Amino acid sequence: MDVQNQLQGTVAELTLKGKGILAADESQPTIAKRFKAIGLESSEENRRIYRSLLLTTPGIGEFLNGVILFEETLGQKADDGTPLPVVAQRAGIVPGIKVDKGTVALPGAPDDLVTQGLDGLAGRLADYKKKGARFAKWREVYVVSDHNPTALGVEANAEMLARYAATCQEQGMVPIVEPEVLLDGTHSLQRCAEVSESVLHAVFHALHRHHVMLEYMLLKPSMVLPGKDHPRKAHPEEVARETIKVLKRTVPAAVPSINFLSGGQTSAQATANLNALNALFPQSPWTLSFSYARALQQPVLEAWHGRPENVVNAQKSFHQRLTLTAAACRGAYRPNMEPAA
Ligand code: 5MM
Repeated sequence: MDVQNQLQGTVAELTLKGKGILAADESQPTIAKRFKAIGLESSEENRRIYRSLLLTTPGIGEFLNGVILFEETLGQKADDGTPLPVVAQRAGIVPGIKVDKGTVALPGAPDDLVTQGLDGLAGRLADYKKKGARFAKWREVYVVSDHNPTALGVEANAEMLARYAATCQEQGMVPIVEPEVLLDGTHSLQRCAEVSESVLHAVFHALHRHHVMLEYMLLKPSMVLPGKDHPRKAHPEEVARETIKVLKRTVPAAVPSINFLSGGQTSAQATANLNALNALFPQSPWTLSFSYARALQQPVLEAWHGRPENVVNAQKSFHQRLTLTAAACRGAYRPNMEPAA
């Protein structure tokens, strides 16, 4: 199969309506932080057990088109010896892989960050593909302050995303392009909108410069939200309207799907905001879906606590969270569907 057909087939599977993508690609420091919160050591075996728990949850193919894995998980097996990417495939879920190598300070742009990992990327992609991955993900991170991101930061990060995406497409891997405007800070919703607009403008200019085929990529942005420490919280309808306004100004209709990250919102907030997006904008040019990590996994970790006797309940809680999040893809979620606290 030629590269274009591969990309086309994968995009078709990743964009089935009413479903989304699970991000289970936490790097070692991040998963260690998540496990520490439930008093669990981040050993290779505990990570294998946890990611097996997620992927072997009965019925999740009804809600998930894809799963983003961390490199280590590509080589791990479920208890019955089945490689975890195969477990995903058998459930009808396309396995993907996070390929960035994390952030460093960007020289010349105080307090801005830039993501590493382009060196040897084509070779790594070919290897990941042999192990079953059919799409990839790379995240750039934008700190918001009165001075950040700087113009240099916006340009440098866009360039990285575009080079990564072009390399993926050349290898027949669908790129998920993730520019994350961080929720941390006291900034207003309007400031987030302004930053998000300039970030997305730069990203799509760079994608165009690098000849990335927009039809064969997915965008994974943050929603437009006030900073976590801003005194005023935003209603889901306001979040949806501001988010769509920014996306309409910046994202070409050729992009098939926008799969939001949750970015530190609670599970209920991330679900209500996605629901408002779909309820208010059912005719949007893109599928509006999810690629959540924390908003899907937080209740699972709390139910599991690293104990074998809790696996069944943890899987039930994962299934329930996916049911609600997938309902939000159809605008059919209501807050009273949330389980009692
Ligand atoms: C922003 O992070 C991505 C989405 O997760 P949330 O829905 O929790 O915001 C996620 O895919 C992220 O890339 C992973 O959690 C890994 O992050 P690190 O920093 O470990 O690469």
